[in-house]
Amino acid sequence: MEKTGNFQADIHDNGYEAKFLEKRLDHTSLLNLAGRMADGLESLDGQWNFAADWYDTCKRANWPADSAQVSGGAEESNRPLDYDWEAWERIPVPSTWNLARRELLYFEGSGVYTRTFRYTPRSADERLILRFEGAAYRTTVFLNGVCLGTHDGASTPFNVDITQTVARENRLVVAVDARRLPTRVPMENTDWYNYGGLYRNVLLLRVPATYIKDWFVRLERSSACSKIRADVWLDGAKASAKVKLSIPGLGVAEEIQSQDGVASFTIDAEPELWSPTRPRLYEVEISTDNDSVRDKIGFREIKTTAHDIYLNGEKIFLKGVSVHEDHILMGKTTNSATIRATIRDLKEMHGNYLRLAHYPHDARFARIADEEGILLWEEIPVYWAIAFDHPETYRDAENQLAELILRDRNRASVIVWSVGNENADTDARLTFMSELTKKVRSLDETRLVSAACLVNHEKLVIEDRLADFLDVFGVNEYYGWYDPDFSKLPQLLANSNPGKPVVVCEFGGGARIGQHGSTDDLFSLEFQENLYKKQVETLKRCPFIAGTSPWILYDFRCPRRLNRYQEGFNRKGLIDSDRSSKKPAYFVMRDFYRELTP
Ligand code: GCB
Repeated sequence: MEKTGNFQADIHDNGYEAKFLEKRLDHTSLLNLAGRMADGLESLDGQWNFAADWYDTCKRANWPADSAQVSGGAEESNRPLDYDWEAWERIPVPSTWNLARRELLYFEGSGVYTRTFRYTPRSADERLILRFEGAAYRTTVFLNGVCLGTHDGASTPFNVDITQTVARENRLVVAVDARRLPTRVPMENTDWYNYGGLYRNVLLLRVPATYIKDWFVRLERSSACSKIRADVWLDGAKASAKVKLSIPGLGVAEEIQSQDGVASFTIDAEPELWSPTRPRLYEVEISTDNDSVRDKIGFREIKTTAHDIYLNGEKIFLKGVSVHEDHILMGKTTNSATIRATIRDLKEMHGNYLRLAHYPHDARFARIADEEGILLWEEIPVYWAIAFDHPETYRDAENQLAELILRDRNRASVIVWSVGNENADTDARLTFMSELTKKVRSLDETRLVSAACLVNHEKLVIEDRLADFLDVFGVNEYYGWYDPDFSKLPQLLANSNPGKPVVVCEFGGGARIGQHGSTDDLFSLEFQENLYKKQVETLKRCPFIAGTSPWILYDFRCPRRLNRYQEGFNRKGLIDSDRSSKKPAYFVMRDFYRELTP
């Protein structure tokens, strides 16, 4: 971390990044934020100083380690510094730099953010945690010149305890590197836009010396919905403490002693079960002598048999659609109103389920889905041909998976964890992704594990060696679009005997709003509508299909899509990127799902 004092040696060191990777910010330090939304939380959102650091010089030359940096940069120094925190332009956090600054639309390098903040402790032994809800992709955090660690992954939260480093006046510098690289998750080739920056909320959180770090409250799996299991994890010196759990709506109030920082409750209770028709949530309060958190938790059971999915013992068809987080004005930044509008568009289609593709969406999504009674598939960006034989890539993927599950496993709406999308069935991929399924099961035994798989196009059969590790067989198929011969779809279904429920995670085709033509004209609304009619007619007759989430709810930005109809957008949406103009295919899905609604 020490600078050599020799300016040239510092900037010529190509291994400059290694020292910033010594401390990883990962799921092992992740605390559960869902129950801490009011007191003790301070937002660091707002205008930060920002520079697009094309050559990564902030890290190469370790700017934050300069003694003058806390006070503001160039004007405080007798040496010529190449940065000037307070003179840099201001940019909103959260936002993607691509959409915040027109000239950064295609910028994929390192962006350096900085701001100051003042801290006055409220009690002598309080701890201060700095939390990022999402930053794309590699984030290195510096406080008062000290590197606090680095996080990888564009869509999951992370936090760092800054108690030992924080002062009364503070300078925070955050370098966010959005490069696409072959060993990242995802790798450099995807079918969506690579937004960069601090695009989700940044927070400060005060917690006591021993605090409630996490909890997992759910129905005991083998209990026929008559027992609640709650695990509570404490962090801090006095990691053995009395932990109280109360669920007033169920008359539950129990106290036990934690051991080695964990308190595990098993409680007889028969909660009213959460479902899309009645999304019942219970207030849950967890407390120790000096800390308490509240959460709203729904209880439900999701299971499968040979071909079907059962919610609370009743067979359910997942009437869904896939959706990206991408928003024409905000990119990957979102807000509650946008999430609620997305759910409204689903409900107007008589749907009950969303596939949140292809990476973890904002944490508010699952909380709102809990309230609204929507079922969710959540996924990590193990997408296409990532570096399956690279140990560092596995570490990154597994960490993103763990961060997602720890963030959302108290959300009743989430019924499926997906470990990836459209990955060719190689040995290296089988090892990599089967390990991920094991990781899921070690963190959460109450949900279904899936992946969106490719079908065997040569043999025309649904098969994938990974299926042995999955509860639900996710399948993407584009018959009538990438493969123009639609007649292969009924053949594929007739040839297949998957032995488990199949969810068709994707089908579809592109159509541009306003583009009319015949049912044979690619990219016309009529073509897309007709394709949807054929898909629906075929899929609904297949006994092992337990759900559909066509591709996709809204058109989204995509630099790979460059023909005259696409112009930088994937146009397979049922609704235009304006999120309001519905295409005729939307109504085909609405009619299909309405028919299925009891
Ligand atoms: C797929 C991918 C999805 C693409 C889509 C398409 O199979 O899973 O990410 O965007 O096809 O439009 O080609």
